Amino acid sequence: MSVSDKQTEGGTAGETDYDAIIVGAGFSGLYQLHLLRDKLGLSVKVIEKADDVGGTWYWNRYPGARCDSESHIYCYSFNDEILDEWEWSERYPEQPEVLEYLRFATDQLNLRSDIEFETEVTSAAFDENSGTWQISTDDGETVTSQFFITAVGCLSEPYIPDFEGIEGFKDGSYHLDTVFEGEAYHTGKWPHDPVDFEGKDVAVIGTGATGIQAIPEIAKEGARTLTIFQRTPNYAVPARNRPLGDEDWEEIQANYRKILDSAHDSGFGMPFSVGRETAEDMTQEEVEEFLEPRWKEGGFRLLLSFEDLVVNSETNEKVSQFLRDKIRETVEDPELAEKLVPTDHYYATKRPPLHTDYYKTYNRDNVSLVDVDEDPIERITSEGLETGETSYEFDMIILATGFDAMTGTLLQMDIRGRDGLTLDEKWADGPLTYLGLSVHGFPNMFTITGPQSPSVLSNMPVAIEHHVEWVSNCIEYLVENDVKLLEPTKAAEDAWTAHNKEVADQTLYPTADSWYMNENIPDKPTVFTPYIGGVDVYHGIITEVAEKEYEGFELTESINDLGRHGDQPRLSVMEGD
Ligand code: NA7
Repeated sequence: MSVSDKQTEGGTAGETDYDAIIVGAGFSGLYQLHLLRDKLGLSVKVIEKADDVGGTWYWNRYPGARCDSESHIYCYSFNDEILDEWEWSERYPEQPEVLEYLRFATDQLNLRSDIEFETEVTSAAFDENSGTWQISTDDGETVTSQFFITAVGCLSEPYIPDFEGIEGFKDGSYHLDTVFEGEAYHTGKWPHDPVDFEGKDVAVIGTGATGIQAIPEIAKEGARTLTIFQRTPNYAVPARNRPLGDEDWEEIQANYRKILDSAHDSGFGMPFSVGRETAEDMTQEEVEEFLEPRWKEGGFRLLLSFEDLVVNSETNEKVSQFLRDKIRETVEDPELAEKLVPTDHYYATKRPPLHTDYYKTYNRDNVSLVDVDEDPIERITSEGLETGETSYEFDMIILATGFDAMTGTLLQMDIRGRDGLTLDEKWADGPLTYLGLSVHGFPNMFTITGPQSPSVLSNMPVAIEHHVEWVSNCIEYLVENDVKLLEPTKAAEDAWTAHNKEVADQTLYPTADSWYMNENIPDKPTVFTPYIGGVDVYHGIITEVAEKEYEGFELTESINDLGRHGDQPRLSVMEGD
């Protein structure tokens, strides 16, 4: 079976193979397929690189991989049966459970037959004559489609630093292609077979959210020694994970709709109230007293302690100080503790990780830390790795070095709009979008959780549902009104990009070298990439745009406007919807 074998019954794509092509079968691609196929009756195909659904939860299988959003809100809210039938087993779901959940939702909605697995999009080009997209895949096929929807996630292109002796991944393998004679992996593309740490000398490079989850597990799983290479320390807050029992579920189920509604109507997609406006008027002792219960409760509640946490350096410094002291209290060796205390950035201006026993892990005899800030890693060798000053020998090297975030996967796909302009060229100085959903010069293309939308600054399923529903409603409108093409104006795009910058500049985020700022990838333009105005505010904006009949977009209705002849492919919305 290949992507050009049309499987969907229904839909009315005339001259195109499909009404819509969606790239990616994670949370967003699955829901988008469901809405376009089952609500609108369109002919839709999802193209997915992996051999199963799951997106980020398919690839990130490293030890300790767990969602940092609480499980009962890390879910679809649109389907009562899925909500009623699924019970999460822990406060934060582990990777296998999220993957199982997405498989369950896929089967409930009968989505599998319209997903083309093990197929990668190699290019997507807009053809101006026909006003359609031509999408090519690595099996040599090209299909045409009216709409092109990217649902590729924000953190899906693993980042491999430019060390000598490493060439990326071995073809078709989970192993890194290196001169190293031991095993070498990246957490973002972890092997499906169990990795055995028993008795081995293991190196982990990177102490972001991923490293912080993986390190305690690897130390416990029998590694003889575990050496952590840290460039910048992070502020990690205890997750305080625990099993969820019947009582928890009864309570959740009794209020589920209300909880989810409030998540959807909040700044970060989480139903927790903000503790206090500011810490400006409090002494450090008062701040500590105020934060202690939130610390004990664990998770992102600490992030929501003060309304002005990410805009007011005085508030933030007090919270940061509280967190630094917690690290010093936990790590027994004071010199080591100081290496783990962040002083280069404000709390939450880099993605704030949650942890389980991360700092305690440094009290184990088999664990050591190498600070590579002053003496960077230069190369991978046959026996291990080398910094400028020292050589190390290992049996296994693990890169927890993150992702080419937000735009990496989109730019890999060779997307071309009008006049053959590539997205890469268009975004040479940073992303330019209208609403983080669409791009001038790329008609009928939608980017689910794209750059300049809240995405990674929210509980992802909430941001995803807002986008997917917006796109579905938009396409329904286009179909009903016989609109051929939708494209944001240059003016709308410029205004949205300027608004993004203006809002980000009011915060402390631009002061940190984070992947939010593209700073983790050399040569990427420094620009704050997600939208920080808040999920609720953002949702209000995109809803209003739709209510104003897609204000800021140019709608092309006539075939003559396209300069093409012949019959138009015409979509029709399912009767009764
Ligand atoms: P992150 O947060 O980008 O963390 C990557 C880590 O790797 C971070 O500690 C980096 O140090 C480190 N790094 C990157 N390059 C190097 C080199 N050359 N030498 C040493 N250390 C390096 O990625 P994660 O996978 O942890 O998390 C990504 C998101 O996935 C997470 O936020 C969740 O949303 C899910 P740095 O801090 O840049 O100095």
